Amino acid sequence: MSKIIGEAIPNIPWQERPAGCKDIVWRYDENPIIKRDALPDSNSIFNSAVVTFKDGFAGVFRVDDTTRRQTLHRGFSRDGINWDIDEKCIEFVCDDPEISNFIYGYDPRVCFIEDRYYVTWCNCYHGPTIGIAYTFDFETFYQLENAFLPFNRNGVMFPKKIGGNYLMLSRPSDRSHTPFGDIFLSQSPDLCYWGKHRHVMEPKQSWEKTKIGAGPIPIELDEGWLMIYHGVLTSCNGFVYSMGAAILDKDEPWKVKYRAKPYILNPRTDYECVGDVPNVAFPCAALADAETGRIAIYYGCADTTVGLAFTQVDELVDFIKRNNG
Ligand code: BMA
Repeated sequence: MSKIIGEAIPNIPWQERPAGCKDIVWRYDENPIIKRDALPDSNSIFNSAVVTFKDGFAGVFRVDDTTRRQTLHRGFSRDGINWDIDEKCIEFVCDDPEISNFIYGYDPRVCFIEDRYYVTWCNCYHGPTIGIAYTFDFETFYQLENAFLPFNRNGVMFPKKIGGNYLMLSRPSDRSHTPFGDIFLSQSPDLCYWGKHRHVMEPKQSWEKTKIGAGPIPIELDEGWLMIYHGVLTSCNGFVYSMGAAILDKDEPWKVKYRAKPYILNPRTDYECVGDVPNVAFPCAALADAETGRIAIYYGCADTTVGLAFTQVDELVDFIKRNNG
């Protein structure tokens, strides 16, 4: 039996696997949970991050508006399914104009470490790199230095320090729709200077052959870190984004212990296959209930909406081990 190390979330959004469904990850039957026009000026709301907050949930949402500017908005929910997203985008507090000039931001992740919530996102600074901010209350967000030089994407922090350092996964990339990419891990004593860069993994299977990138904040298990990630296949009609899963070493999480060969979810419903960018399932967050082993994954659907999918930690870990390679 695999054990999640973390909080109990008795109100985690949840649906049992439908009768007859054999999938390791199954979808919420009322997907998408956030529609593209949930805000007056939104073109699309997708690749977004949620966490537990007070007696409900909070999140940071990727909103592309009807000018197609990419912005970040906070939101709150009682049940993790129905969201109240702020119409105004987040304005980060930052006293260094070199950093605070917000041009675009997308694909946020939110990670609670010790006493505050850290937001990381793909932030424009002469090209995409990883922005970092923190908040205690989802009211005021304090922006820190960007983690890396451009070009980088998919910056995902670990929920605890290891060896005295903050840890972040990322995917060095290029200026545009990068046709390559491995996952790396970097470490920092102070969230300003990042180093001790380690290679974590490269694309392996056909479904992820073009590039891979970390998804939700890694989930701590008794035997390691459960990392859900996206992998990209280049088909004759363009990129196809699916979800994969691996287990990283607990103390040296740049070492991969197990990695599932098959994807755990790939785009095949209408809302994943039809939208602004067809064939995209892009996970950015997961809630994990230490009590029951339930995991709820939030993912962007076709760069247009937010979907929810479920799995059970025992079954997923067993699937990864059975299909290791
Ligand atoms: C990536 C990012 C993601 C997006 C994906 C598919 O490069 O821009 O935000 O979901 O492409 O378009």
